[in-house]
This record gives sequence, C-alpha cells and structure tokens, in this order.
Amino acid sequence: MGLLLQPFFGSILVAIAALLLLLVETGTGGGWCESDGSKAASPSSSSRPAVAHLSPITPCHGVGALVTQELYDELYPNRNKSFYTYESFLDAARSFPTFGTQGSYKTRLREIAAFSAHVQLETSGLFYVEEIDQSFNYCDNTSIQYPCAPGQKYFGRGPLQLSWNYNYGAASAKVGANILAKPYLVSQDPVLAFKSSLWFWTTPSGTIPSIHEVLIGKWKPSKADREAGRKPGFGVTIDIINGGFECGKASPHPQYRIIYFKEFCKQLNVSTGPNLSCANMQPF
Ligand SMILES: *[C@@H]1O[C@H](CO)[C@@H](O)[C@H](O)[C@H]1NC(C)=O
Ligand SMILES: *[C@@H]1O[C@H](CO)[C@@H](O)[C@H](O)[C@H]1NC(C)=O
Ligand SMILES: *[C@@H]1O[C@H](CO)[C@@H](O)[C@H](O)[C@H]1NC(C)=O
Ligand SMILES: CC(=O)N[C@H]1CO[C@H](CO)[C@@H](O)[C@@H]1O
Repeated sequence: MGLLLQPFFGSILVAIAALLLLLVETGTGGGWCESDGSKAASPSSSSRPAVAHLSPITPCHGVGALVTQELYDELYPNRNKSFYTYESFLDAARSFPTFGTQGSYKTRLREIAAFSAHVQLETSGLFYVEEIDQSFNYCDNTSIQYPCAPGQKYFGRGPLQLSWNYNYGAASAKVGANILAKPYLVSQDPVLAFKSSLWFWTTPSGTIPSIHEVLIGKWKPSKADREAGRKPGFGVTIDIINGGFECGKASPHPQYRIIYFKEFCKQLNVSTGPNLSCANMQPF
C-alpha cells in the first residue's frame, strides 16, 4: 500500500462531526441491519464510551451490528466527512459480508481494531482519500494479466490506500468497476473506495492469506511460512499489507501500526493477541 505517515489531526472538525452525526443519525437507523438491537443495549454511564453501545448479542449479521454509526464516529473522528460516510462503509461491506462478522464477539472487535489501525496509518483515520505523493506510478509492468492503462497511476487510494496495477486489476471484477482502466474512480466514489479496501482485506492471493482469515484464526502457517518466521497475529497482517517495505527490517511504520492497534484494542476493550511485530518475519 502507498504509505502515509501523518500525525493524528486533532481538530475542531470533531465537534462539527458530532453535530452532523446527531442530525443524520435518526434517519439512518442501523443501515442494512434493520432489527439491530445493539443500540438499545446502551448503558448510560460508562468510563469507556466507545464500548458502551456495543452488545455481545448481534441479532443481525452485517458489520453494522458491531460498528454502529456512533462507534464509526468514535473510531474515525477526523475522517473526511464528505467522502467516507457511514452509509458508504455499510454499502461496501454488503459486498464483502465476512468482514467483521465471523468468529466470537471479541474476534470481530479485534478485526475492527486491526482494520482501524491500518486505516489510521494509511489515511490518518480516513482523512486522506489519495496518497499525498503521487509522483510514483506503482506500475509493475511484469504483470501480464493486469497491464497498466496508458497514462494511469496506481498510487494509494481509499481507506487502505490500494496500490499497484495488479491489485487494481484483481479487484476490478469484485468491486463492480474497471478500476484497472480507470483507477481514479476509486477516489471519486466512497463505496468503491471502501470496496477496494475490503476486497484487499478479505481476499487471499496465492499463498498469501487474507488479513481477515488471519484475524479470525483460520490461517495456519505453512512450512514455508514457519521458516519465514510468520506466525498468526497482527504482525502477519502488516506483512500482508506492506511486508516488502516494513517486515524483516528496521522500519518505523510497523511500530506505528502496532501502537495504533493497541490503542484501538483498548478503545474496544479487547486483547491484542500475540505476535504483534513482523520485525522477524520475511516479506511475503
Ligand atoms: C474530502 O472529500 C472531498 C469530497 O470528496 C474532496 O473534495 C476532498 O479533496 C477530500 N479531502 C481530502 C483531504 O482528501
Ligand atoms: C518496465 O519498466 C521498467 C522500469 O520502469 C522499464 O525499464 C522497462 O522498459 C518496462 N518494460 C516495458 C515492457 O514496458
Ligand atoms: C472489558 O472486558 C472485560 C473482560 O472481558 C470485562 O470484564 C469488562 O466488563 C469489559 N469492560 C467494558 C467497559 O466493556
Ligand atoms: C515470537 C512470538 O511471540 N511468538 C508467539 C506467537 O504466538 C504463539 C501463539 O500464542 C506463541 O506460542 C509464540 O510464542
């Protein structure tokens, strides 16, 4: 993924976001999660407001049962509110229904924490839509299956900053738009932006597992994985997302990803699990 390393944007926008949220919340309900009873479970006083409205009982199956609009705002207070809307998040998630919906309640929360951590590093918490430095074209011209379209650049776009022509190419059939031919569409449509990231999150590639299957405990390292030091845990999700630049070497980025992950786990009241670092893992 194209890298962005930006500090948190503490800002008065947060206050405005809260106001906007109040205005829209009544109309949106639980998105596609019509009979979501989790909001009703809100206790009124809690030292951890981020988890106060989460219920271990999820009467419907979408990720919206877990990530309510209220939690979405708490996880991404600095997001670009005219682009990364809650509705577009739910819309995109409908096409990738395993995201945040499999495993125990704690497992699902940990997946949201991991997603939020990577999103924090990649886009400063859904603030950026496109990579800041757009000078590099991320065109791997050895990809015969997904050749770069003339004049197009495949720098990071969307929540996880999808990069490289081969990713845009492989994602195209699954996100419902030819983003290999027109990568700029990803920055124009928030649903497409979320879809491109959720596609990456939930889709294995050859011997590389999906981040989703690592986090739900489905991935079992092969002999080659074990020899490469890859073990189940958050560390290997860094390897999947950007191992070539961040794993098996000294790099500041994975340390930030881990810091963010710990923060989000704390916010969601869930343990981080083992093997957080990829410093001793070879890149995929
Ligand atoms: C935020 O979204 C709006 C609307 O899509 C866009 O015009 C603006 O450039 C975005 N801001 C950033 C920092 O990407
Ligand atoms: C592929 O890219 C490399 C490096 O940018 C360049 O030297 C080479 O000529 C390109 N090959 C083709 C077939 O375009
Ligand atoms: C956090 O999790 C622990 C252990 O699962 C539980 O005992 C505690 O009540 C939770 N706290 C909140 C605020 O949800
Ligand atoms: C290096 C390291 O911390 N490895 C741990 C990864 O997680 C497994 C399962 O909990 C542990 O047994 C390893 O010690």
